[in-house]
Amino acid sequence: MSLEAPEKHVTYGTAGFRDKAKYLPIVLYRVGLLAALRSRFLGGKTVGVMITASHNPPADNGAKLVDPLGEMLDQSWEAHATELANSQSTAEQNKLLDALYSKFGVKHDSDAKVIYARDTRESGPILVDALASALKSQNAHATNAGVLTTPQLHYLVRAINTLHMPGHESYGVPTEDGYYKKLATSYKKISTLAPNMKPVSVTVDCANGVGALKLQQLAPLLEGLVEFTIANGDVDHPEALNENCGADFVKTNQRLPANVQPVPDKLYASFDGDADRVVCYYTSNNGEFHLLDGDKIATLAASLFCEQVSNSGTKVDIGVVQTAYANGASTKYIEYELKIPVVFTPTGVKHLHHAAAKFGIGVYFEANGHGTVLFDKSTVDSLKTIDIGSPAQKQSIDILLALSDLINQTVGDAISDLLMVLVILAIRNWTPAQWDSCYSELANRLLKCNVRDRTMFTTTDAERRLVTPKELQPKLDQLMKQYPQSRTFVRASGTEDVVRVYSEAASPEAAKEIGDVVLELLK
Ligand code: 16G
Ligand code: ZN
Repeated sequence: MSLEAPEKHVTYGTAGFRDKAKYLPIVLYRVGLLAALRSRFLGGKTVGVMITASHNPPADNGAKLVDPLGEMLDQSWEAHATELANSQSTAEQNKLLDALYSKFGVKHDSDAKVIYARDTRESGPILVDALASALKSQNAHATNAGVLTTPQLHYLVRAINTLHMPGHESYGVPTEDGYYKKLATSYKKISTLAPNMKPVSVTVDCANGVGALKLQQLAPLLEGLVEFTIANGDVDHPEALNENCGADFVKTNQRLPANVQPVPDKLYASFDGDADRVVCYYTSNNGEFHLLDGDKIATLAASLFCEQVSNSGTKVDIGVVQTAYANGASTKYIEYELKIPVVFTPTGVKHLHHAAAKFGIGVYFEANGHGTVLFDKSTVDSLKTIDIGSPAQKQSIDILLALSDLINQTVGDAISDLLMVLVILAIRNWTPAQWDSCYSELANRLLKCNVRDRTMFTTTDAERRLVTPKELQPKLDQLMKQYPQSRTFVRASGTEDVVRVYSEAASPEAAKEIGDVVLELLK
């Protein structure tokens, strides 16, 4: 490394390290040091490193560590990552690393295995070099998995480790091909089980990112069942990544991405830059745009699971995990129509994931399209062993088991989530508008506000209420009393130096007024 310290302070946050790529080579080097230590600490199990900045601009990049079962890095290690990355000299770096080896009682010469991948960003190869040289310096067994989506790397890590892990069923063949085959096989299986399932088609805006390459590889395996059309699949111009397209653009602007000319009532989807987020949408005959976001995906999935579990004759506790951003109408639909519990957690996938793991079948999605469904081992075991009474019961059990293979349970996965949506629509023979009509969203607005010190904004109740500044929450409560069905909250962003203001109400005018008043209160 030419530098001995990063040019600015970096923090391992909800999305790992993320910054302008030019600051990151030394950070990736230190991520490599930590990854080797993490693997040794875990008895030589394989850990992953993903190099990506997801929906952020092309000049950014980042790195995330993946734990052996495909989960995000254990939270207690985030501080070690931050401390090591910010060492001010090579000597300090080595001292810190040695201290960590002693603290965890790890031997330097024990087994370490790390697998890594990157998205399509131009800065990827340089960062891969930095990571690889650190792994080499640590005598770690390193595997370069090339260009992958984030969830593909999570899949590989879990599949590698569960190949020989007592107490854990093998997650699949630990190759990229194994990933495609697992998804395609389970989709095909469902198509043979569900009566009269029709072929479906979808146009996917791939944000000019890695999702385009990977969807092209999957598509032939699903020929005759799913017809994919790719829009924004230009990975040869790195500057086009996420530019006026992708899941984040569509969700934030509530409009179509560039280069998509919609046919009314047809289904469209957008992935983000590393294909771990997906949102869907369609236009109606009058040209109106309708977003089918993470809340709509969660409710679609939860309703199907309720139906199939009830047909299967098994008892499974199904639950949905949401954040404060979930539209109030979706929460009401889940609690009152589907009659299953909703749990709220703070923003950030790791929080939702842990809460969802407590259910027999836990559905979690952030409104922005990041989420998945988790099947508890006891659920899968009971589905496999239950005495089967009728053919209808058997059919539902088989559908549920095939869905548990179709869904990437390690992390939100745009490709796998989209296949889940498609298969549910195909089972039900629903148009996007029928899906959309399950509930009508409350009008909502999301604003951001620059404040002097965002750390002054602390929250409770899964970020839905402010604790400090003390005088603010009573004013928000007062405001909510003035508008029917309204809700508003303020929270400090974890990724930008701003606070976010969310408001929802029965009409767009009311949602706007509430947002404006809150902004005034923040001045
Ligand atoms: C991160 C989170 C995402 C969350 C967003 C909120 C992960 C992998 N990503 O990108 O889930 O929605 O932060 O950002 O957990 P904010 O704190 O700036 O609102
Ligand atoms: Zn992403």
